[in-house]
Amino acid sequence: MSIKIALAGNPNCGKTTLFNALTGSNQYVGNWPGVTVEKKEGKLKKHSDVTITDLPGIYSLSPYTIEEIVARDYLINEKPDAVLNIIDGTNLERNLYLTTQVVELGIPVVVAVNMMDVVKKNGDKINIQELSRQLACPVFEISALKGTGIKEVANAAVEAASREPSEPQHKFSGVVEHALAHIEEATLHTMPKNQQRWYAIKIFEGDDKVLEQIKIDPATLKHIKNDIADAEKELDDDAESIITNERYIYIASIIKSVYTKKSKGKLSAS
Ligand code: BGO
Repeated sequence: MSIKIALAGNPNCGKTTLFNALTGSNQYVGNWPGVTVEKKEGKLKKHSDVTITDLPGIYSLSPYTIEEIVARDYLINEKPDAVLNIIDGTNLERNLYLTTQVVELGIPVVVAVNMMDVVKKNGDKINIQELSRQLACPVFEISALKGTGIKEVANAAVEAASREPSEPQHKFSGVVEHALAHIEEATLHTMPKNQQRWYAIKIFEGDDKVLEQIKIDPATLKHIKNDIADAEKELDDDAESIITNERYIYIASIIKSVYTKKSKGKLSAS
């Protein structure tokens, strides 16, 4: 049986370093179909049945850059068996923005918190167990540069590939959830249940590419647009900004409970 694992993360989070550590010299380079973005794949060391696909470095799964489109088309259409999401532990807030979207795809996710050598050197702390609980997926601390935690996170990704994805934990505000439920019921019910949420959020955001793909009949679209307009009116913002803002509020609450910055100005005991 062959297993497909996608490696996803922000630019500069250490993704290439991790990809090289996972695959060694066992890599092949090509291009993503139709674009000049480099596509790297490789076999996981000691697992000739496991292919790791290195997705372009991205901050979000929106449709605004070639890299985002390539990455999300792969995740949605090729449906890898698991996503290994590498995040920079020294920049949790920005990196978790992608994570909150990846866990909505209906694919099992394992998170690797990278740069832990720097986090520790700085005297900061990340509560990995609590982060795992809040995201409802396995989380590992690693240093791709130093090679620590790599084997463990790779094994976890291989194991995750044979499991069901967990339910996304984040709930948007009531009026948004109401619209999302309506969208799922009216247009997405023939799709596997665990993929519906990602599509519903994209339709709520007015994502052109998803709207083109789903082709909603005009009467249903009118109802959906009314729901979205209700949410925009109640929250006094446009649909896309509502989703972005609520993600950042959610991320702030996660960081508050998992991240401890070394307190400045404290005299050491020595
Ligand atoms: C340079 N710890 C530390 N300390 N650094 C790491 C780790 C880690 O766990 N993982 C990666 N890095 P990429 P993307 C560099 O290249 O893998 C470093 O974009 C430098 N280069 O070594 O390329 C890694 O694929 C000169 O750093 O990331 C690299 O995601 C001075 O993070 C950078 C300092 O890693 C990005 C660093 C000429």
